[in-house]
Amino acid sequence: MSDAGEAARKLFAGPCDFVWGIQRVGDALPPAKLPEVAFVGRSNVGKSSLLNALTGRKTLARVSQTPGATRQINFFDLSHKLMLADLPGYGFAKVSKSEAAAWQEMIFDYLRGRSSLCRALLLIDARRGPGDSDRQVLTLLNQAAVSTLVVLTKLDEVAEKDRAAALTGTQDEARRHTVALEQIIATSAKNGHGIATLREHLFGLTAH
Ligand SMILES: Nc1nc2c(ncn2[C@@H]2O[C@H](COP(=O)(O)OP(=O)(O)OP(=O)(O)O)[C@@H](O)[C@H]2O)c(=O)[nH]1
Ligand SMILES: [Mg+2]
Repeated sequence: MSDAGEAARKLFAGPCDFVWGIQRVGDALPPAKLPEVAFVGRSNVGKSSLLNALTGRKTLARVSQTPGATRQINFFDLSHKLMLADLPGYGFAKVSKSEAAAWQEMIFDYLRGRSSLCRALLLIDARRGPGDSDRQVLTLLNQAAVSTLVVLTKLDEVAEKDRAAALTGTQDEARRHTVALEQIIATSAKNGHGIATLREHLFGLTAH
């Protein structure tokens, strides 16, 4: 493993503590003292699972088979080097319209206004590819100038022969948005694919 790879592994093996969560616009955010990374994506895409896989902890962030598991923005302090923000998902049909609107307002307000936010990870299910709601969020991230890394999730669910197509399809969409980085990382929280690569990417955002 490269030096950076080893340092990244160590960072994510270190302490990671839940700071607090916010439920609505206006709730106090943790101090904006650390570089911050937001996990953004449709409900059930695997945001909380990815956070757990990165930190090698099974139950740090709550995972559920039912969409809507994460109902607040939860902040995790990774060894005072990086703040990880696990967002509630969008596109979840089973909540009331007013509740969905309130969540969206909170997410958008956060993405637009958070000064320490240095990277959004936009998670896309490798089986589905980007949808309308993802395009909407990419447009918002573009407006807010939040540098965005597109991350494919659940790669283990895609047959080997279909993986290249899943990657290029998503890459084509990402290229339409200035804020999206050229690189895309395909991951599986289940078998660990791409996790070390993503750790190294995130390590690159910390002051070291
Ligand atoms: N096969 C497979 N399943 C996964 C993977 N990542 C997550 N899942 C499953 O997908 C479901 C949703 O995972 P979560 O991590 O709760 O998704 P989320 O994006 O945080 O969902 P919300 O909090 O509702 O927005 C769970 O049943 C997970 O076990 C993966 O890499 N592979
Ligand atoms: Mg979640």
